Amino acid sequence: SSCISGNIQGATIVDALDTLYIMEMKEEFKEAKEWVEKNLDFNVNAEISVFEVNIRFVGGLLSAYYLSGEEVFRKKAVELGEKLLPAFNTPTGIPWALLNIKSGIGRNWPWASGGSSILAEFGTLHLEFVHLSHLSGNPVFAEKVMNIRKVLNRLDKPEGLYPNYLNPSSGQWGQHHVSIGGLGDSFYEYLLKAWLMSDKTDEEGKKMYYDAVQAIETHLIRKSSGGLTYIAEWKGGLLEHKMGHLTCFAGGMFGLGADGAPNDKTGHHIELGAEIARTCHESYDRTSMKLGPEAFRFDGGVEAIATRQNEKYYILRPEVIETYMYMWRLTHDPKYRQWGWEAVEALEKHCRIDGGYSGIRDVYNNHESHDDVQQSFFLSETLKYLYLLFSEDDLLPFEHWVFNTEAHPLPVLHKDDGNKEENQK
Ligand code: DMJ
Repeated sequence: SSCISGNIQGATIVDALDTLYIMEMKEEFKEAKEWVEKNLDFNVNAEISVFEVNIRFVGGLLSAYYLSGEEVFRKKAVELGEKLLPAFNTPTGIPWALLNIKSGIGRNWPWASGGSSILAEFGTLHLEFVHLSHLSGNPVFAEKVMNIRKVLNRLDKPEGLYPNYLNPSSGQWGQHHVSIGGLGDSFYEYLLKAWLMSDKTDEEGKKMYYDAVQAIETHLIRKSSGGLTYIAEWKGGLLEHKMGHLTCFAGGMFGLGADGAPNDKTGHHIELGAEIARTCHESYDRTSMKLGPEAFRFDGGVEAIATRQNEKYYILRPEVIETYMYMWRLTHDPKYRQWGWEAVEALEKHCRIDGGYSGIRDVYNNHESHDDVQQSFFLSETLKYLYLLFSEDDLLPFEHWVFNTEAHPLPVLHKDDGNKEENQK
């Protein structure tokens, strides 16, 4: 079409606000805040991804508000949240993936199974929307995400698994593809974190999480002949023995969820987290650059290695370091800091360029081909998780904070406090 639509500008600045704050980069934080005050503008003709805008912009603004107490961040977060509400105008209330924030017209990705919405997209709004209701006094945000749960709980799940695709008009699943990596990942993460963020009162989120992990263990988690535990992808009952870099976040998730695991499974969930961390470390260690590929396989005689050219890139993703940080906090096993430091050295050696850091086209090559892109999650997640890995546990302690899927810390809403959960640093 000839309709030109723009984008919301400033993702890197908004995504980096809390990282600057946590790292005590006060001058830079002040500059970024001034940019937000003067330039962050949602009144644009832009077709945006509801998920990406939520995790990066809403999440980034919420964290900046809770850490700094500066009203501008609260105001902008709520203003943006209101802009996202038309995405829920579907027959089921399952939101569209894409939304024109000027016209309020939504649609789904043209490639998604039969017009479906994506599990990891509509399932990764919960934490932010609960906080938007909390901060605005408007219950509509929380109602929208509670309704998503209701739709999911009315559906039959194949083998207890959640397919990646759900049609927002019919309320039925699309293709029966299941993934703990891309298209599925943060849905599972948000079930667990919703329970933790509610001060462990959200029993529905808790049950959905532990039931899902049970089905994932039975149907997706396998051990290679070389002894590496991995999480495969499930396509209508058939396994694809591939694990994405994105899937590596699950090590940290299993660790974080270990404490609440039913049936004496705490130790088992910690062990699972540790095994996923080891597998993902192997995926880094088996490259020439010591940075992991986008996806690695366990078939055709290989283990934890990318075999397809288009899966050999590394775009500064955080998931492996994220898992090291969680496992370090939970076990204090020094290997997680060693592995994190290996990643620091590899990033400095291969990704550092004039003006920032760049992704790499092929981590198995001996010389770098840079893609010349610094993803905003490098500042919000990769660097923040590295910083936390080498900090004391009382910096953003897990009892008081949960990290959204873009690593933006949100305070636990304690049962007994009204509005004084701020600044519990
Ligand atoms: C980030 O935007 C988030 O971590 C999301 O959950 C997955 N993809 C990127 C980082 O790889």
